[in-house]
Amino acid sequence: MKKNIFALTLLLSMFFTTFSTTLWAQKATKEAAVKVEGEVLKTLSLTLSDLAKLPHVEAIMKDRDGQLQHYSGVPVFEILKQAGVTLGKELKGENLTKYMLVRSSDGYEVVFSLAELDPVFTNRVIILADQKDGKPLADRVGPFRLVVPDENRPARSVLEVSNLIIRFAKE
Ligand SMILES: Nc1nc2c(c(=O)[nH]1)N[C@H]1C(S)=C(S)[C@@H](COP(=O)(O)O)O[C@H]1N2
Ligand SMILES: [Mo]
Repeated sequence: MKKNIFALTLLLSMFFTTFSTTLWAQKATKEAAVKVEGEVLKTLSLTLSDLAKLPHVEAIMKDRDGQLQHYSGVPVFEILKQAGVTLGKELKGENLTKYMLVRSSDGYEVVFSLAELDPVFTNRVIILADQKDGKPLADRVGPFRLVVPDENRPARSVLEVSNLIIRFAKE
């Protein structure tokens, strides 16, 4: 009887070790991506290699210590265009009540109206950064960070971006 219990315990622990190692390996290999969703024609899931294929520009922001920081990334406008968001000629009437909710993997969230992202309305270019000084972003900053130039507080420059969600504010 004791032998049977021993064998059973051994078997169960072997099973759980294998099971949890498999889960861990799956988690480790799952590639980070930013999801673009909501009021879009096409939902996107962009990995670092997807972003690397898109045209990059530089954006400069002041960090919380007031130091200028240079990042490189893709204009959010270009990403939203790929997802079929109502921009350019379509950004009028009730579409002007749409906004982009930016969500981070730590739960932090901020919003931008679509007009803040569209070159028809503004010359300020907000980017989804994937590089700083030619290198991928550090842990707890990236792999994806929003960089919002010309703002006195860097509170909307979201770290560890996970989702760009387009919504209607109109009731
Ligand atoms: N995901 C996430 N992004 C965030 C925050 C946060 O708590 N979580 N804090 C914001 C605030 S309040 C500031 S001041 C800046 C700090 O950015 P910095 O470390 O580059 O100065 O990050 C912003 N982005
Ligand atoms: Mo802050």
